[in-house]
Amino acid sequence: MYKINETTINLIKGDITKIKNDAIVNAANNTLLGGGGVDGAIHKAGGPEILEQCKKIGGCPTGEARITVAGKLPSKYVIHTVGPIYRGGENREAELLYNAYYSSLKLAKEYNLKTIAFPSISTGAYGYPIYEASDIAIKSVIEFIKKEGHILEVNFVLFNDKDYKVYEEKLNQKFN
Ligand code: AR6
Repeated sequence: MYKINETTINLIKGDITKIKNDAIVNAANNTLLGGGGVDGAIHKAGGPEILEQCKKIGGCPTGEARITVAGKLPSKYVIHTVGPIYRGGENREAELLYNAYYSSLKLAKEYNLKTIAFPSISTGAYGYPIYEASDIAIKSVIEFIKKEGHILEVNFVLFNDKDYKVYEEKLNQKFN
């Protein structure tokens, strides 16, 4: 557990669909119509209500975020964001990934949500190297907390040991 002012940042290993927070974040694509990875898992576990709302929203640009109900999931809302596809790092990937985290947190604040869980956006099918991506994720979250406050708990939910260890190392560097 890491603390900034009133906010705690936690690392959790496991499946984000099992988390009970005000919102969990989905690593979606521009259509918001579902896919594989964490997106597939969220729609599968949450049921059709999420997709119905996504269809009405009609898509989401990279780096932005949209909100829906969470259907059968234990959390209240799903915040769908779209990370960049990694194409070597010279195509604004870092900025877009930063924005994906930041805009998700902004939306959470708008809805007065206090607890939020993030998967590791863009580091699966979208190919963003975990070492670089975790730095950006942590930076974006810390800057949001310092500037905007409001959120009480940010949970990074990592699906595998390797990603968890990378996040742990980075957070320990920042906080110790
Ligand atoms: N809980 C937490 N993390 C998970 C889960 C889960 N249930 N399942 C997978 N992960 P990815 P992206 C991890 O590919 O790279 C989709 O098809 C996974 O191990 O889900 O942003 C979308 O529709 C990895 O570390 O998302 C898009 O088309 C991380 O989540 C595209 O993939 C992200 O991997 C988005 O690609």
